[in-house]
Amino acid sequence: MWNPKYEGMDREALEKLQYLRLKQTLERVYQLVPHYRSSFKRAGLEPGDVRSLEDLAKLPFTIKDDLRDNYPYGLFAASLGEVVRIHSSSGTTGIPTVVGYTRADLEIWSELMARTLTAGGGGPDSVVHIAYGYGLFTGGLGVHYGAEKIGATVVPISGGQTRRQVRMMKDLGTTLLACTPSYALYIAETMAEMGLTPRDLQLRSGVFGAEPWSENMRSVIEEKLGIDAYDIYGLSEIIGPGVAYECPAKDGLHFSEDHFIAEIIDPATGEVLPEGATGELVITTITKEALPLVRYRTRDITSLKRQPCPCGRTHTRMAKVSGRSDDMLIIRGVNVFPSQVESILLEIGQTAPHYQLVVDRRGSLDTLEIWVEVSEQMFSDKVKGLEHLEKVIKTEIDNVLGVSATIKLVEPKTIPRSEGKAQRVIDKRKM
Ligand code: DLL
Repeated sequence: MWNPKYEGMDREALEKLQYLRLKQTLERVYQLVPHYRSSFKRAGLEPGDVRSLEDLAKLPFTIKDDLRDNYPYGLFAASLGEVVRIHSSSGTTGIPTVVGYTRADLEIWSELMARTLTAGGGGPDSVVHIAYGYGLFTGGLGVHYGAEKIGATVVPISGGQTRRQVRMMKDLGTTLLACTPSYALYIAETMAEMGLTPRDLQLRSGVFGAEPWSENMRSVIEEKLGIDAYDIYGLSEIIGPGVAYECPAKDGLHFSEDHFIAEIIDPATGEVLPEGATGELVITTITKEALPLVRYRTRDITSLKRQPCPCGRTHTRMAKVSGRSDDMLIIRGVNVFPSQVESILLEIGQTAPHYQLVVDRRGSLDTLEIWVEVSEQMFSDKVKGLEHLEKVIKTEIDNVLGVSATIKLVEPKTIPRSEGKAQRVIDKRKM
């Protein structure tokens, strides 16, 4: 552990700390952020009305639109004189959202990333290759400061020029890779093309996140790169990566509870769900200075469990995020997450881990096409083999997801590779 005092804190003490920090945060936003003062007033509440952690549930949610409506600095609780860094989420639709950090916020972020990297096999002797994008995206710089904090040797390569990435990893003896899981696969593929096997490199582990990826994808990445692959989670609005991270038990992501409070709600009703239930993750920051957020609706679907972990960390574990409530496809009334399709494809095997879902509407009927690559050899084999595989996949999708799909097996390298977050869905209904 990087920080046993906090990562292994006794739960009672941890909850006391959370409550104290929550109170301070509520006072801070009530005093300094007009949006919160009025939203609390509308709910008939003052910070003093929160007398326990459970009372948090009385407070109104914050949503992405609140950030957009207050663009760029309206929700900041610190002056620009105190703010030392800005990041921004890409925002494919509408206005991007801007997030800010004071010096103390950056300290905490680095601390959380030091914990994340330590849990993911990093240490002072590691050579950490950071292929998350640098810039306004929080991935590159977030991992960067954490890696420096643990005293690792940092290679800030950012995304792109994949062959050069592989060469550098080989030459510099990289031990830990940080990038999106889809880019890790692309790197693995490029490595193979260059005639290299994991034995030619020193890689031992990787910290992958910023997009959903299945357990089956983990196995593929671990095998192709010869590493331990850890899931790391975060979002720019809250801080960036460092919100939750896997330990060697790989059984849920420890949620950084001394800095954030997690709740799971029913996305339809907003009601708080009991431990273990699957729903939308809602996060309250309790130490952030520049951009504290109260009950922020992440749209990410997951569940929480408090049971002790064999690793000794006491922080609540969050299940792998299966998708976003707004990425969930509704196809003829059936809810489908791309990660479920990924899981099925990889379970069946015989296809490459590169796929895309194309959703369209014919008349009033939704259609789902699943494009998936097969190996060169499979493609040049008999048509019968391909037809059989298509049938197997179709049947399995039908059985498991309850939705019928057209399967298109395509040649290797047909589906665009990503250096950041992969585009898994093309929804033509929205175009
Ligand atoms: O993706 C921060 C990050 C960078 C996390 C590097 C991990 C590693 P945003 O661009 O604001 O921030 O996107 C946040 O990405 O709400 C989730 O929907 C998704 N996401 C992030 N990590 C995971 C993960 C960064 N491990 C949004 N599994 C979040 C599934 C993830 N989804």
